[in-house]
Amino acid sequence: MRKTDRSRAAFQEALSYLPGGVNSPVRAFGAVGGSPLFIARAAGATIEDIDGNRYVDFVNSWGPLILGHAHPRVVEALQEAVRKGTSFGAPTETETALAKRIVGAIPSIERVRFVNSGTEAVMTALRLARGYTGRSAIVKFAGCYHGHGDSLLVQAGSGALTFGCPDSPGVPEALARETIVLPYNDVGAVETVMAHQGDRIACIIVEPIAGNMGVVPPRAGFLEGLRLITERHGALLIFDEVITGFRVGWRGAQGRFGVEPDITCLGKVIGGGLPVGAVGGREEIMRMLAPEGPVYQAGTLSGNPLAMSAGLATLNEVAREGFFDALDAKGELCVTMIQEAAARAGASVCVQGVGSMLTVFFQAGPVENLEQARRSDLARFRLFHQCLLEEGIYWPPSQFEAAFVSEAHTDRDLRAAAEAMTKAFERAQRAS
Ligand code: KE4
Repeated sequence: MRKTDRSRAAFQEALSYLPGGVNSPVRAFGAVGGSPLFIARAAGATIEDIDGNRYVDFVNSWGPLILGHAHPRVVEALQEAVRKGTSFGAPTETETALAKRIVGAIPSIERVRFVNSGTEAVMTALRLARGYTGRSAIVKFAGCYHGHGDSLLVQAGSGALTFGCPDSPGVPEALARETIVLPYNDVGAVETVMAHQGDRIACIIVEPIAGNMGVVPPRAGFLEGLRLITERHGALLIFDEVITGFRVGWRGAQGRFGVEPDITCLGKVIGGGLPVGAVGGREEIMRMLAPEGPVYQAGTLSGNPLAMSAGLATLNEVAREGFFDALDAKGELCVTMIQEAAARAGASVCVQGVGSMLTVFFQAGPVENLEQARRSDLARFRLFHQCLLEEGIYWPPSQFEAAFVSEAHTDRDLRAAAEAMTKAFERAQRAS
């Protein structure tokens, strides 16, 4: 049993100052029990808690650290930038340099605006779509998470044609009613809603590969269907690529599946571990944004030199020839090793992955939407997670999240994870 006394004490102190002792709910380990680990440092694929325990990290700060922790080139870029000052509230050439990288990589993006989080990117994208179309209603999909903006904290209404209701106190009913929530991967449901309400819908927002109900790939034809339907009804298609952007390919999920949205939201990888988000699209849409156009958006630290420098250093590494072939191969090897470990333990799990993002669902699967994801055995997942921690593997503390393989993970790390998983699957089996 690993000693985690200092983390426990740190958590107790944090509870006196921070709601739930954390600054983002999933970190509190509510879904897996026990006290969250407080981290002292990390390098490459290894993370170390304040009790000195080391773990192979598959959370990777929920996606940004595609190169692994403290990559030398990212550290060098930050050190050079910070010596010149941290923020000026004035334009810098680094913002243009990162914007050029993104515009050069993703054909659907002709102009980009940097913000400080994925939530801000999505908020801005929705306001742009509403400002551009003059419409106010939006469509999202159950199980997709797009940050904590009010319009997105909405659950499905009583029927597919009815607008949503708040999924959190503090979200006004009137706003929630402007959001329709449909089942992921269900083009028919979208067709029905748009046939009845299409003239009111400003946009459809989707995670082109869902990562927030666990990893759920799009069914063949799903994204293509959304593209055709939005064009037919004059609504905009927004791809929330905060996770998948520069994660599943140089051109993100839109490049992987060959479907171009009108607006793209980015985050995570493009900041290299610093706070960042971005919203991009065609020039005729993006010029709606202040100060060029009437749709207001602003931010004190938007495009700040530190985040831009870390993001640029990261994308420069990710742009290397063969980077994604190697990373995808590592992700696919990880999926295979997990499936083999489950088979050895006689565990019934469904491992779903795209490239270097993956989820182990505790059910036979397949998982194509939230209703199916919710059939997973959360008690077995909890035991699985606890056992992995004891074995030195830091896995996302929720069944409904994506795990990430980084460039820094070695075959040795993956083998260690597979061996730990065999024990963790056996432990979870004994409980069932
Ligand atoms: P942030 O505001 O957390 O930077 O981004 C919101 C967001 C938007 N879109 C997608 C597809 C996202 O996955 C996210 C945030 N992801 C979660 C984990 N899946 C962040 C972790 C957390 O909330 O602590």
